[in-house]
Amino acid sequence: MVSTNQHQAPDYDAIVIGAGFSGLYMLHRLREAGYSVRVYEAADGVGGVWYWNRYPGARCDSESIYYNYTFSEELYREWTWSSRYPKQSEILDYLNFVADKFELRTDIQFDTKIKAAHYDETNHKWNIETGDGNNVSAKYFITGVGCLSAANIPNIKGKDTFTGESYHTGHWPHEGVDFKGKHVGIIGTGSSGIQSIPVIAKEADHLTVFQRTPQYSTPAKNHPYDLETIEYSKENFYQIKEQMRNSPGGIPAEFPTQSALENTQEERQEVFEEAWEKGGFYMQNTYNDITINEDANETLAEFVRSKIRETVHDQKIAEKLMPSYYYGTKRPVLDTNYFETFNRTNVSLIDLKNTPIHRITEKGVQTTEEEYELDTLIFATGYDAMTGPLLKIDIRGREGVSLKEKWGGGAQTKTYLGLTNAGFPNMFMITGPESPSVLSNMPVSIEQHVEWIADCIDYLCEHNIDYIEATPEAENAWSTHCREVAEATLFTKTESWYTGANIEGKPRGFLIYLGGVGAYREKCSEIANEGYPGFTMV
Ligand code: N01
Repeated sequence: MVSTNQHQAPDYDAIVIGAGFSGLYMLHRLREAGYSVRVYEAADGVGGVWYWNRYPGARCDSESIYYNYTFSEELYREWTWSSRYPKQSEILDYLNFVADKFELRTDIQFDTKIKAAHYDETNHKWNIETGDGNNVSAKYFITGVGCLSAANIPNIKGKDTFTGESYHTGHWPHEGVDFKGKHVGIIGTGSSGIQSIPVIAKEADHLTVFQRTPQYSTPAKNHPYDLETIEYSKENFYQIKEQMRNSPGGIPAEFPTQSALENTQEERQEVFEEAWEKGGFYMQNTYNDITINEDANETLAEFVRSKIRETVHDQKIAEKLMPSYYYGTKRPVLDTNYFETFNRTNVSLIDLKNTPIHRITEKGVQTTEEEYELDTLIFATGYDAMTGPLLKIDIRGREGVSLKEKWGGGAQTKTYLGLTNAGFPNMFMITGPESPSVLSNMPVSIEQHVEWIADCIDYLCEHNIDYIEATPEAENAWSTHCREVAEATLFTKTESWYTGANIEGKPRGFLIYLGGVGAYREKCSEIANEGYPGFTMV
């Protein structure tokens, strides 16, 4: 139990967990408004996921000029990205630059995990226990823990018996890993696996890829930025900012208006080829029914399969790399030379659908067919997404009820707007479950949440309100709406980390709001402008 001191004012107005994109801006925004804020960060530096994800080839797949803060034009003008997709070290440099520019470090306590956060109903404050056993309190408790920060190493028999080196992509050693002369194995072909496989293959003696589900990966077509693009983005800062904020995905792209089925096969081929050449996420933006109509989806799925057949020389290997789920219903992956890598003689592909992993042994990985001896084993096996990072902390609201109890036990995770929870007064989640979060350009969604939370806190202070809390009715209505929007698409028809299917025993649901960034922003603003309907305020 976190110790309480009922007679003292809270130590801080707000406590924020995490010093990634979310926590840094939350700190800046609240501090500028005059609140006392303390940020706790488990790492010894800022960056969040970009601090931890240092695996070979790690890059963001949102375009650089859109993957940054837009709250300050000065900041936007001062920073210049080097290429279309920013690599991990460049994003980390950017976030360090932001922390320096706004002198944020003085209010961040590094190397400190938050163990527990308990709400004290008697005096409306949150009591927080840090991993090193200290207790602090605050009126507002804000989580900026990220959606993909709780690494998942699947419970494969014998996983602790391997005597070689092993790593999870999300906890990569800062000093790097030397693959020269090594036999390396990698389990997982999501974004992390697909980015790292071509890079590791160039260095390792041999790379064995253990693939359970093949992917519709498409070329990123990364390239250095030319001066013109950089100048254009800086000159058009306000226009780009408005476009991002009001778009479906948080990037300034036109939403297609035509169905794939209205075009002939030849016309579609032309449209898909053009998008393929542009690279990035243009593929999924070709027609308006790719994620809602099975037949439309199949036209794009088959186009990508044809590209895999063309790229991979050995057609038996190409067949194993052929995905069959609905395109886009697992997180689309962008790559640089992924399928080409399977033409190398030092790379082998193990199809786990045919020969599943039986166990991990002292020497490597044993499938139902063969034992593969390895020096190094990499888990590119993803994350307990959305709820995982929050549930690692013992968060308790009214009457000591924990978030784990509220969301766990087979129950559907429910939130109001992905920002708040009934039963957890004065607690706010930045990019929480049931907000657009991972299906949007994250910095845009993060800024919207931070600004909404800061405005809400201003409102509470101006109106002398002790606490704000979502009503169960508003929460139920929002959750139902989220589910209904998702069920009108193909997303819920595929097992993925979006639905919680990648984690054993995790309750299934669809924890992302698919209504789009612009529509979501409007809804949140409307609620704030109308005096916060759906909340109890006392
Ligand atoms: O994780 P994933 P990730 N046995 O969950 C496999 C973001 N991100 O780290 O599909 C065998 O996508 C699993 O197989 P299956 C982005 O949002 C962004 O790659 O479940 N295999 C899958 O192949 C992304 O989507 C960027 O059948 C097992 C893989 O492991 C998200 O993070 C870069 C297994 C996990 O893929 C997560 O990506 C990196 C088992 N027991 C990440 N368990 C960029 O911006 C799991 N797998 C570019």
